[in-house]
Amino acid sequence: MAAHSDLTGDPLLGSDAQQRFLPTRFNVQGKALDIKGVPCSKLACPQCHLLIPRQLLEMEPFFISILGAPGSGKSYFLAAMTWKLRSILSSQFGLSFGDADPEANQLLINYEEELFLNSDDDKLVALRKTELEGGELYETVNYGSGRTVQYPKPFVFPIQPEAGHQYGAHSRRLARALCLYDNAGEHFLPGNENANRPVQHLAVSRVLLFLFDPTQHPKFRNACKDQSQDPQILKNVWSNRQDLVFQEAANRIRNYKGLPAHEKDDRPLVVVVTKYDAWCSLASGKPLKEEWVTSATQSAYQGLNLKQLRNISRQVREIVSKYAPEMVSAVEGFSSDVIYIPASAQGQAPELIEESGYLGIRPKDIKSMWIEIPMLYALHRSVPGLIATVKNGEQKKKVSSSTRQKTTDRDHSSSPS
Ligand SMILES: Nc1nc2c(ncn2[C@@H]2O[C@H](COP(=O)(O)OP(=O)(O)OP(=O)(O)O)[C@@H](O)[C@H]2O)c(=O)[nH]1
Ligand SMILES: [Mg+2]
Repeated sequence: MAAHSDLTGDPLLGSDAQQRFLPTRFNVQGKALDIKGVPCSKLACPQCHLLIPRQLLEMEPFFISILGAPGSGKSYFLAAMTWKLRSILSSQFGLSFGDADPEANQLLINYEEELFLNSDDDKLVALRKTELEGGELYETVNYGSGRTVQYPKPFVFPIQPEAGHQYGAHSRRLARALCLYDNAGEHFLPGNENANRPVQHLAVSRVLLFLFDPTQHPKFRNACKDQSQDPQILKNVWSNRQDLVFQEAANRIRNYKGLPAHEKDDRPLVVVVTKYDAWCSLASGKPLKEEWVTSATQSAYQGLNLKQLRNISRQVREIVSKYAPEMVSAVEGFSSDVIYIPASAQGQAPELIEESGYLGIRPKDIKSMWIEIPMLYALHRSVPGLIATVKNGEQKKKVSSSTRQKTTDRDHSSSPS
């Protein structure tokens, strides 16, 4: 992409965009020179002309799709998760984690700052509902003849083992550019598929995260209403048939991948059962503790205890299948590799903001629970060796009173292939 400020105008991106060009001249550092002779550092795709963070060429991209109905908590989940990963991936797992391009990740950075670095931390704040279109989350490309496509913008985070990591010597091979998207839930509503607004990351993503929100389910709400003050439990704030939302996403994945109806998808599917604070009375009622599923390894870092995680998954599956059996059959009908992980971005109920009518939370009250666990599991499953695992020894923890259920999750080795 041209660097000189006079070089604007692109046939696909419009008159304000910097010019795109096929470089033919380079300086001694190997940087392309634009026609005004200015060295350029930004790269663009030759087909759609959109910017590509350099790390995507240097590291293998690793797409993760985050799906869920409108209001299921995707934006809070993303913000709380990236905030947590920034503080623990290096110190507890020996992995470097940062923004490929802070400008491109700005929206997510703003969410994080609003929730976790707010100087007025006693004032109710609310993240905006994710837009269905617009410049912050989508890039518009005009291919001519009336064909305009809106591509969702990824948030890109390079992840790689640091020197002290057990596979620090394999750092380049294990490095990944993690690409995450914040799609509006409406994109996944039945009947809302649009060829001009593709969500093709669904097909290429290595792991699917489906956010199931029990507060949108009448039977969950009914079961929790005496134990919770959450307006989402006491009133019908959000109400979507989440099994149908999932089915819609599953059908699109089948279409994109050409997967026949009788075959199951074999990628890991993580059902993140969100807003744990609101439905924890159906489990043990206790806050989720990281040490239930992570513990020290022989190295300086932590590892993931898969046995414990699966044990908790079985218990959560049992709760979901008691109140929303249609959800369990939708996800297990599609995927042969499902795990259920409870999480809470806020750790407590939001309150009504009188002026705006939104539900908000005071930053000082946020106590996220297990918000990083789905991603640690996703990383472990897709890039063996990146996240260490621990065998056991830890005492079994219970999130619910009963644990009978077969699991659909399997054992996986954790050495780099
Ligand atoms: N109790 C509770 N409420 C939560 C939690 N996380 C999010 N919420 C509430 O859920 C509502 C929706 O959250 P969002 O993150 O905006 O949902 P979304 O899935 O991004 O919604 P769309 O952008 O419309 O698709 C907000 O009112 C939040 O206050 C949580 O951990 N606990
Ligand atoms: Mg959102």
